[in-house]
Amino acid sequence: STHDPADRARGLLLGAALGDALGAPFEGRSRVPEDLLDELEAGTGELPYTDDTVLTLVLAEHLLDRGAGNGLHEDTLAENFALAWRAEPGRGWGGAVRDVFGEILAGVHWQRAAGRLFGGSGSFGNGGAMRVAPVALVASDVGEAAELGRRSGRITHTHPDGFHGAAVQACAAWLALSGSPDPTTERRRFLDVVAGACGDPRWFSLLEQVDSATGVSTPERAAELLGNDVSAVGSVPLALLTFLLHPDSPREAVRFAIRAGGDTDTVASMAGALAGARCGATALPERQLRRLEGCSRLYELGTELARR
Ligand code: R7I
Ligand code: MG
Ligand code: MG
Ligand code: MG
Repeated sequence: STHDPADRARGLLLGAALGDALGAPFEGRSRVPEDLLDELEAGTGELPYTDDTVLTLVLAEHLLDRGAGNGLHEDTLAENFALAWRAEPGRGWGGAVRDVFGEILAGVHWQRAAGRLFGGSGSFGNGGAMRVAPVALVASDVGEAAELGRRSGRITHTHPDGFHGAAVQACAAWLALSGSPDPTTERRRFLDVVAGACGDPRWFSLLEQVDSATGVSTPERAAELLGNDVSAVGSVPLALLTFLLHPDSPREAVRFAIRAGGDTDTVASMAGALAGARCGATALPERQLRRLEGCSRLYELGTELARR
C-alpha cells in the first residue's frame, strides 16, 4: 500500500478505468480462459473504456466542480450523466438506464424517470455502484461515503438493492483509501464497517456471504457463490471479495474479477478501484496504463481531487 494521498486518488480512478477496459472484451462470457487474458495484457493496442468509466468521469468532474464540502447536486449530476450518454451512446450502456437518460433530456425529472422503471420498483442494476468510487475522495468519513453513494446511486437506481449497492462500494472505496481496517489482516472488520455504514439488512447478509467466501481458491467458484451478473447484489459482493483476496495487487485483483466471468468490465472496475485506491497508481501496470483511453485525464482528476 502507499501513503501518498494523490497516488491513492489516482490509483482509485485509474484502477477503475483499467479494470473496465480490460474486462470489456469479455463482458457476458461465462468463462474467461487465462490465455485470452494474457493475450490482451500483452497486446499493444489502445484499451478503450465503457459506460462504467464514462459515468465515473462525470461523477469525478462533478465532485471537483462542487468544491470542498458541497457534496453533490442531484439535478446537475443527473443532467450530466444523461448528456454523457447522448454524447457516446455506443459505450455499452445498460438497457433500462438509457431510457432514464432519454427522459431526463426530454425534461422529465430524474426521480420520476428512474422511479418508473420495472413497473415502479426501479432498476436494481449495478450502474449506481460501478460509477461511485470517486465519492470516496471527497467524503470525510465512511458514513458520508455511504450517504453520497446512496444519493448518487438513486439518480438512476431507485430500487434499494441498486442504491444500497452503490453505498456499499462507496464505503469499501473509502476504507481502501484510508487503509483501515486493514483488508489484509482485518477482513471481517472491514466488511463489518461497510455493512454498518450501509445499514441495510439485505446487504448485511450479502457481506456475511463475502466473508464466508474468502476461502475460495478459484474465480469460477467465487462467481458460483456470489454471482457475477449486472445486478448490484450479483456483482458488488464479488468485487469486494476480489479486493479482499488481492488487496496488494491491483493487477491480480483485476485478473481475478475478469476470470470470474459475467459482468467482467464492471466487477473488474469496482475491484480495480478498491485495489488501486489502496496501492496507488504507481502500483498499476505501467505498460497497460499507457494503452488506457483517457489515462491523462484520469490522472489529473485524481491529483486535483486529492488536493481539495
Ligand atoms: O445498472 P445499469 O447502468 O447497467 C450497468 C451494466 C454494466 O454491466 C455496464 O458495464 C453496462 O453493460 O451495463 O443499467 P440498467 O439498465 O439500470 O440495469 C442493467 C440491467 O439489469 C437491465 O437492462 C435489466 O436487464 C436488469 N435489471 C432488471 N431486470 C428486472 N427487474 C435491472 N433492474 C431490474 C429489475 O428491477
Ligand atoms: Mg460497461
Ligand atoms: Mg468504473
Ligand atoms: Mg458491465
